[in-house]
Amino acid sequence: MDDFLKDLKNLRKKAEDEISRATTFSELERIKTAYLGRKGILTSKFKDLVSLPENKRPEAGEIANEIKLELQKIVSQKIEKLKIKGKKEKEETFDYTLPGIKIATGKLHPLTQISSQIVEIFYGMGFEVVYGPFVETNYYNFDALNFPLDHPARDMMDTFYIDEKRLLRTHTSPVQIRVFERRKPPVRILAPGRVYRNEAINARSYCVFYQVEGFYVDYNVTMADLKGVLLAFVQELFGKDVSLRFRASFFPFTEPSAEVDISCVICGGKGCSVCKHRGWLEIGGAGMIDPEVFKAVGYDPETYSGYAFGMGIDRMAMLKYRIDDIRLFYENDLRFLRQF
Ligand code: FA5
Repeated sequence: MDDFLKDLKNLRKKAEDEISRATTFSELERIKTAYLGRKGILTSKFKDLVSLPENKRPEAGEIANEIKLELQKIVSQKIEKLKIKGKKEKEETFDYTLPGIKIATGKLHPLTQISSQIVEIFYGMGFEVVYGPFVETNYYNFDALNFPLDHPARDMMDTFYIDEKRLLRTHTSPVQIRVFERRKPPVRILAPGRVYRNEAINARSYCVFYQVEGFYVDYNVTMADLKGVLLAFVQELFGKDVSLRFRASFFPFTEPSAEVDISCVICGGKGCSVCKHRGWLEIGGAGMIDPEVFKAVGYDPETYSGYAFGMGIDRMAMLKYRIDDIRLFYENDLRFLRQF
């Protein structure tokens, strides 16, 4: 019995010394396993209890257990000590002159950025923003906008049909009808969003693109109001030197109608490859809302007048950011997107 207890005490002393000398977690773990593990020295001492006389076993077992608990406590205390030491060392060795780690941040897509700018500008001029559905019906996309059935005007926009009635909207103009149906004048709305056309893809045209529709209906709204608002807009977006012109055109839902051109933002109107030496660039269509549209939605054309415009957001983004191929906006090449 005495030898057994002596052995235990020696073991405790030895383990304690080794633990106190340990300088790393792995060293400590090794010592812990060597003494307290399943095949450890202390664990094997418990097995030796059977060799003691039966009446001595409980006392010896109790002492062995106490030593085991004490060693476990010493190991836990050492773990805490090593943790504090590690933290201190880290702080002491940290080089504050090192350059910081660059945090990767997400960015808004260039088309989202320019859309927000456009919305912001028109918002400042009293326009309210409304969004329409991408899946439209023939009625909203064509009929109510005075596109006669079987009229070549419907071919102006190559359409993705879903079934006989439903289609992917080819322009943002159907939002006019949706708003007019629900509200009485005055209405001053901006409707940006995605549109779809089944047309040949090239550097300037894509099958999906963004338009921004604007319209204002009230008493005595004139073409001069339209031109004034658009001039203020383009000068805010592209700079004060930009001029605006209307070219006579045709849209079934406006009369008179115009193509909206701005002086070339690349060459300042002198002529370059972007404007094909014309000095002007087309950004959209516009006009005074046709009385037929007012009749379709129950507005009295004798009482009210209104203007509408629809501009290509991608084309404006190409000019603003000097992009020569519209497809870049849709390919999601990070090398391109990271530049914005
Ligand atoms: C329209 O879509 C009319 N809804 C605009 C309008 C609204 C006229 C209100 C009168 C009153 P248009 O098809 O011309 O018109 O398209 C308008 C603009 O969208 C174009 O000037 C161009 O900037 C842009 N656009 C047209 N097709 C594409 C395309 N495939 N890819 C990129 N942009 C396009």
